[in-house]
Amino acid sequence: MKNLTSLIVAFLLFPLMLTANDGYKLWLQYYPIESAQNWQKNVLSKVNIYGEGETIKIIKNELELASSGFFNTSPRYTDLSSSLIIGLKNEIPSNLATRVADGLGEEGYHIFSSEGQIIVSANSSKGLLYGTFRLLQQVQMQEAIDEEGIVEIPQVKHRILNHWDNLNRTVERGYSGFSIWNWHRLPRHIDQQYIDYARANASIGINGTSITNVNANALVLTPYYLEKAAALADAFRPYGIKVYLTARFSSPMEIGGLETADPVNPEVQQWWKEKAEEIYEYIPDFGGFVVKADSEGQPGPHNYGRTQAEGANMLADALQPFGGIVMWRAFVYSEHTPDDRHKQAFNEFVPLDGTFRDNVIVQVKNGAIDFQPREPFHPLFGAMPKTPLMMEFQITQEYLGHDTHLAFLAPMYEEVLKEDTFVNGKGSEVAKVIDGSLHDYPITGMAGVANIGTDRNWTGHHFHQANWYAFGKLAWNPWEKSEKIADDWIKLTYSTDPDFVAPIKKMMLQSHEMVVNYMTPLGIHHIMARSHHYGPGPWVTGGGRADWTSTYYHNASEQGMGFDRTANGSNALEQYAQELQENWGNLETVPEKFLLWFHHLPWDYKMKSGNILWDEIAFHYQKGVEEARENINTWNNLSAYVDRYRYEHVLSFLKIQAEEAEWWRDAVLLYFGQFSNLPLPEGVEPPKHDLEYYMNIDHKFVPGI
Ligand code: GCV
Repeated sequence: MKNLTSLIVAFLLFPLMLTANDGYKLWLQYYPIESAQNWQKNVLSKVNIYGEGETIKIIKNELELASSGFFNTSPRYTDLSSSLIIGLKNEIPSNLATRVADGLGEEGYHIFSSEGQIIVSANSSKGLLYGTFRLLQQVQMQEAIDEEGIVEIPQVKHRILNHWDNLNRTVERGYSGFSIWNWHRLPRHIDQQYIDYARANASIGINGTSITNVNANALVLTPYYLEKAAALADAFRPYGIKVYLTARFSSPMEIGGLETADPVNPEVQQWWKEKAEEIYEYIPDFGGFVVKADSEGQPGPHNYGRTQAEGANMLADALQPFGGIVMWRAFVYSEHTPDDRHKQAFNEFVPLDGTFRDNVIVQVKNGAIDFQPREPFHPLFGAMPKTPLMMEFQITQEYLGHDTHLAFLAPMYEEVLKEDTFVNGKGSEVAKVIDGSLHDYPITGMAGVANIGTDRNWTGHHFHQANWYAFGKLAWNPWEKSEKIADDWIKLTYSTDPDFVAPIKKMMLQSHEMVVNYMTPLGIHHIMARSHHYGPGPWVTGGGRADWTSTYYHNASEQGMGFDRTANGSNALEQYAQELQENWGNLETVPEKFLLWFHHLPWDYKMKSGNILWDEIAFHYQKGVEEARENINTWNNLSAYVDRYRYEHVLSFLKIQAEEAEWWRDAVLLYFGQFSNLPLPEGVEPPKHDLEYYMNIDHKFVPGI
């Protein structure tokens, strides 16, 4: 009887199960290809793989998965008349090898077609893995490979996710559940999710992961945790992914029993050398350390009157014999300096240019404040020609509505990468600093603060998988276009149908600007609620330090608002090239998106549109709300293309976003309206509640802190 009931339940649920897609498979859906062309059907039918080893096994596994997903078949492995050849350049037949592009390096690949065969070749099995993923993406997207084919060589060497994951499994600024690292079960249990994580990263070219929070716990450097980290490193290795750890500067005292962590103290130096040696015994290909020092309460060289370079170089010396690197963060600002926070990292690091060891790379956030919805690029990118600098982007949405607000971040990343620093004259874009071409940096890198957690779909919002994907693509090639990234991601994750792709792409590409509109338009910044940063908080003031408040940044009064960073104010502008000082310092030429970032202006300041500043601000907030509502319609109209689970999930998040966009608009306009003393312009909806209501909203236990 019990069996019969289960059978009936299973029968009733079957149609639902068929349409269930929890998003776990990310952009590696390998969904069926209807009306496939001949080349697609053929390519996975007869495969010849040259080589063996763990990575080759992964390649085979990937081909099987894809083939079964696309066509419900399995590839046949044969060396006769194969349709697909995968092999190292020096192992495949010489007539094919001569066609393989030169200069692929350790990670590049070449995919081309020759007399009905497709060839994937590289100099290493890692290159072959990247090439295989790319080929399978081409098949899913229905984009054929021609004779010339695809040559891909990463433009950036270290492409790294930074997890701000704590050892207790909470994630700082994480909104998608808990940390996926189950330290308690490690090293004996290797969860399938670790493998799937590595696989997803490899499929977009990410080759490193820093698995612990930059607000570091020294315990991770003890044998108890090193053994666990080593188990993760073993799982990731065949996917070409190295493990990095965050090093707490005071570790020699906290876990080493020393009385100091002074970087010039020989005992301290020796302690780090021995620690490095020990780590490499556990993890022979350990990548190195990520370090947050002298920032937000983290210990660092300042505690001993030493410079950032002295701190970084000590760690670099310890790692150097083993080939490890130090990613030393430039997010250094003092709670004691009453200077514009925008200027502090520059003032600290520029005098040290050229004094760092060869295996140090300084990791710089995209902007000088802190991952705001929009920031001008960090002035350090135009000022350190003798020190390798790497980019740090935030993928997790600390200041962008957390997990429920759709914001496709590739356009934001692209905007920063395309900005001209003018450091070597016109054409000195940030991307050229990052890919090393501008200053001939010996090491290059890009880090992305991960948005991954234990949520079944990894990232909370299904569309935020696209931000992980976009980070990988831009780390591989900082010149990649957002539009292409969005286009590919949609096709790989949902459908290639143009009637679906076009509106979704439009929605994604506009989404970042939409969030800027309803949160911080026209250069307004840092007006989120205190500490957890969830929701509006333009009234945040007082407390321990001014530069953690909103009033410090918006300076609103009856006279107007904005942060004057010209020579009349903090003069942070001075840290940019002359061309930018002139452009951004001048009200005629400053892009309006940066207006209140650099200028303090009266409420009746005339904008290019002819509106006064107050009205223009209000229109931006209103526009953001309307765009958020419109996204619900767009999604509703496309329900036929999406499986039920993902459809409903996204829909409910879009509704939250539209509601919260209203919350933002109403709270912020009510607050600034007290100063402007002007009515809302026609077309802007009146707020639903009064200011007090919004100021009293107090969310408890917001995730991420
Ligand atoms: C990990 C901001 C965040 C902090 C974060 C810090 C950093 O201040 O709010 O949570 O700390 O940046 O990047 O170090």
